[in-house]
Amino acid sequence: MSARLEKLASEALGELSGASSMDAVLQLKTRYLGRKGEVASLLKELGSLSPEERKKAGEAINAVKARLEEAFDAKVAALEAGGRAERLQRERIDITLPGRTIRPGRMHPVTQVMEEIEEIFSGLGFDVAEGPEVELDYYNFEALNLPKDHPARDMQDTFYVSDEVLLRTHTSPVQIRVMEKERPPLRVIAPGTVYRRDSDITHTPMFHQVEGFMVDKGVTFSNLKGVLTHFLHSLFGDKTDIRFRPSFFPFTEPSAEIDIRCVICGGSGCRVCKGSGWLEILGAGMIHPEVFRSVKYDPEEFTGFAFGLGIERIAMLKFGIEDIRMFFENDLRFLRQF
Ligand code: 2NM
Repeated sequence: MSARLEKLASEALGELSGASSMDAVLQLKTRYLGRKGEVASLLKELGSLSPEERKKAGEAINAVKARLEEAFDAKVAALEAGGRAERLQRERIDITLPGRTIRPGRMHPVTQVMEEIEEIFSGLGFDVAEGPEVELDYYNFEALNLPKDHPARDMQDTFYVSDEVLLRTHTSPVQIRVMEKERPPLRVIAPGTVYRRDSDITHTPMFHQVEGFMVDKGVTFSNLKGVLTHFLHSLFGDKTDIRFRPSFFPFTEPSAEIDIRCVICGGSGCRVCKGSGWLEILGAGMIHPEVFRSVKYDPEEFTGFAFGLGIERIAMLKFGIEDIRMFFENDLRFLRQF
């Protein structure tokens, strides 16, 4: 019996020391120490021994059993500790690595200029109005003194949706809608997106405009000059030279184009001002009596001025951008500069 016990013990301990996984250890434990294991079957044999031998053999088996239990417990503890150390090593985090920077977004340059313009006119008591980008021919042209056969319709190549529906080519239709609904005195600007069939370094088929108007009894061309001079001085600086030139729009009479001294060359002449020293910035004029008749205002009772400008053009001059298409390419290297 004692020889068999020794053999069992050394076999068990040998296999245990070769086991490298928790699964293998638990399997061995069942084989040697389990209810139907090797040690249990030795204990069962005790019944066939004499009382004296049974006591001696029993003590010997229990001693081996205790030794094995201790060895198994130690092995389980060692594997657990090893697993923990391995996991700690694997999950190690280098807290000295610098974090990833989160870059905050910023306002698109077109939005910045649009908001700056809105601020200036808010300061003069103008309200802000909006309207649909898909418009009726009536509001975009007809009500603005541009009947169907009018040659000036060719000035703005229009995207048509159908005979009577189009993408607005300017935000003037918003002004018509405001005048239809409300009576003077009115001071309103209409910022927004407009569409024209045009594409080169100074034109995109979609761009942005601010138009504005003021209507009341006794509004004069002097009021137009005062408001627009204040506006341009706020936007480009008080010292900016300004000039008014006669022009033509179907919806205003008289009409004017307003220039500022070239902000690029200071007036000596360059590529941007085409050598003239001046930059065309605004179109404006006194609202045509036919426009007032469209919205059922009596042109004998009310007068008003109106104006319009392109936002991208202003942003290009303010930021020194040469190609308008850069605004809409959404290249972050470009957009992060503003
Ligand atoms: C311009 C130039 C001149 C204009 C006219 C009107 C309205 F609806 F009141 F008649 N809104 N905007 C106008 C006048 C726009 O843009 C170059």
